[in-house]
Amino acid sequence: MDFNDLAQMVISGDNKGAESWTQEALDSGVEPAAIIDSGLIPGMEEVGRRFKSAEYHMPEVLISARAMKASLALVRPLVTDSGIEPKGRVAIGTVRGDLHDIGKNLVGMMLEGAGYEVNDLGANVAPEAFVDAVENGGADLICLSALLTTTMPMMNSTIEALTQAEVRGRVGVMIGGAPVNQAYADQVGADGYAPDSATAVEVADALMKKRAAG
Ligand code: B12
Repeated sequence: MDFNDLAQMVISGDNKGAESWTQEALDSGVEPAAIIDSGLIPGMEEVGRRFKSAEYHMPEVLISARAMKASLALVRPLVTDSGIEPKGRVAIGTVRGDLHDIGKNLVGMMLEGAGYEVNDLGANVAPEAFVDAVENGGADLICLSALLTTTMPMMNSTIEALTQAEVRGRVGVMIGGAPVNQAYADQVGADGYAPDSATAVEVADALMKKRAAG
C-alpha cells in the first residue's frame, strides 16, 4: 500500500478514505507505527506548511485533522499495545477562567499527528490539574492556551504552581493563544511560545531535544 495515498487523504480531508485505507493496511499486516510515520505525519506536516503559507485556512486544517484522527483512532490502540514510545507526553489545556478551546484543540491534534501522546485537560483548567499531569501523568511538556487578556496572567500562576510543587524542573512549558507572544513567554518564564499549531510542533520538538540533551 502506498503511504502517499494516506498522506493525500489527510491533506484533502478525506476522513472516510483515511479510515478505510488504514483498516485495509492494518488487515494486510502493515506496521501501525509506519502508518503514523509515513502517512499521517507527512500528511499533517504538509497541512501545517499550507496553513503557514496561508494556502489553507482554519476550515481546511480542521477537516484534515478530522481525517488524521479517523486513521489514528484505529492505529493508536495498536501502537499503545506494542509498547512503541511516543515522541513525548504532552498535557495541554486552556488556563483557568478561559473557555476558548478551538486553537488549543488544533495544537493538540497537530502534536498528536506528529507522534506525541496528548493528554487534553480541556478548557478552564486549574493550575493544580497541570501540576497533577506532571506529578502523576508523567507529562514532559505542558501546553497552556489563553485567548483573553484577562486570563493571560493565569499562565504565570500555573507556572508558579509548578514551581511551588517542585516539578517545574522536570517539565517544559509552552504557551500560546492570540494575545500571547514571545515577550510574554519570556516574562512568565515559559520555555517556548508558538503563534500557530504548525510552529507548535517545531517548538515542542526543539524543547524535547533540549530536554534529551540534559
Ligand atoms: C470563538 C470565540 C469565542 C467562543 C469560544 C468557543 C470555543 N469553544 O472555543 C465563545 C463564544 C464561547 C467566546 C466567549 C468569549 N469571548 Co471569545 N472569541 C472567539 C473568537 C471569535 C475566535 C477564537 C478562535 O477560536 N480562533 C481560532 C483559533 C484557531 O485561533 P487561536 O485560538 O488563536 O489559536 C491559534 C493560536 O493562537 C495558537 N494557539 C492557541 N493556543 C495555543 C496553545 C499553545 C501551547 C500554543 C503553542 C499555541 C496556541 O495556535 C492556534 C492554531 O493556530 C475570538 C476572536 C478572534 N478572532 O480571535 C474571540 C475573542 C477571543 N473573545 C473575546 C471575548 C471578550 C470573549 C468573552 C469574554 C465574551 C463575553 N463578553 O462573554 C467570552 C469569554 C468566555 C470565557 N470565559 O472564556 C475577545 C477577547 C478580547 C481580549 N483581548 O481579551 C476576542 C478576541 C473577540 C474580540 N475581538 O473582542 N469566544
